[in-house]
Amino acid sequence: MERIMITGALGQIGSELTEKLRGIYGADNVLATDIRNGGEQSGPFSVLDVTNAQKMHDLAKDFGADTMMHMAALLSATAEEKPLLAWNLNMGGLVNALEASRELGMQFFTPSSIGAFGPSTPKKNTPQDTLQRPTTMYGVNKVAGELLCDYYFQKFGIDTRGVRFPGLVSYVAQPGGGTTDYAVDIYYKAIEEQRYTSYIAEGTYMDMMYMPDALQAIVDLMEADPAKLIHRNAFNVTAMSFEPEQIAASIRKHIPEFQMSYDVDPVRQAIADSWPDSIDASAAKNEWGFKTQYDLDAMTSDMLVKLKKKLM
Ligand code: AKB
Repeated sequence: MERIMITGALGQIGSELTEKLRGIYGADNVLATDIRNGGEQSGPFSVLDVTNAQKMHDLAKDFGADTMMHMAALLSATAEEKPLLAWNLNMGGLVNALEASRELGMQFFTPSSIGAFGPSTPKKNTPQDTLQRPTTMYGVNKVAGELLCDYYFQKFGIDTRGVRFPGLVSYVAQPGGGTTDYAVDIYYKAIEEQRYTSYIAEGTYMDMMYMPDALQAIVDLMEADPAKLIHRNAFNVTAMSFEPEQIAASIRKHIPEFQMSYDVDPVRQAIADSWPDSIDASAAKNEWGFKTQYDLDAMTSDMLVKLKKKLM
């Protein structure tokens, strides 16, 4: 990785990934792109709608990119509201990014998700290789995307790599339209109002990871020795699995008066119910040394400190 182009660079992952990569590889060597205008940026930025294949190709070529990080996508809840848009954007953007990578010989990263699993997938300690029959448009996109990335590796020799991210928690950019977003919202409300109404029901377990661990995982996977990679495109990665009461209890260690109530959103609850309770990340650990630093309490401490500063 020497010249990196990122799509969806103003999104939840993209905004922090851009800064991390600029810190490692040099600000001028990371081209951030997004469908929105970036405002003030720490390095090169271009507006890009990922469904515009020609512009994507031209930007990558003009920049001399050797790596494509394709982050632009609609998340699970929005994709359920707008399934056709999700198909066009998530699949159209992905195939354009893969094509640009094939034409220009770029290394390639895109995230899959725990959304690639479905109700018939084993729910606990979900294996790396298992049944994947998701019942959401987002899940259909993610499974198709995993297969498409494998296809580009097998058929064209493109160095495609990827992980199945769980819910990602961060204090920088807020996610939008995801099912796991409650685990971010709760920290904002804990600081602002000392109470939170969860749209996810008590007892619903989902995997999560703190953003610094997620970003490090991307760098580690992209820098990993290709000879050691058996799975390449859809490594299960996770740092923790919790249900809403557990994150509330973790927050109460810092804000004892914090109160939790529930007003369950049937759409997002149905999505969460179709996903695993916890996934097994041993393939990622064995093949490229995946590791995390933050468990729930460490994440809560850091989130509360950083968010308080941000909201002041
Ligand atoms: C979502 O909730 O849609 C995402 C994901 C787990 O892929 N955060």
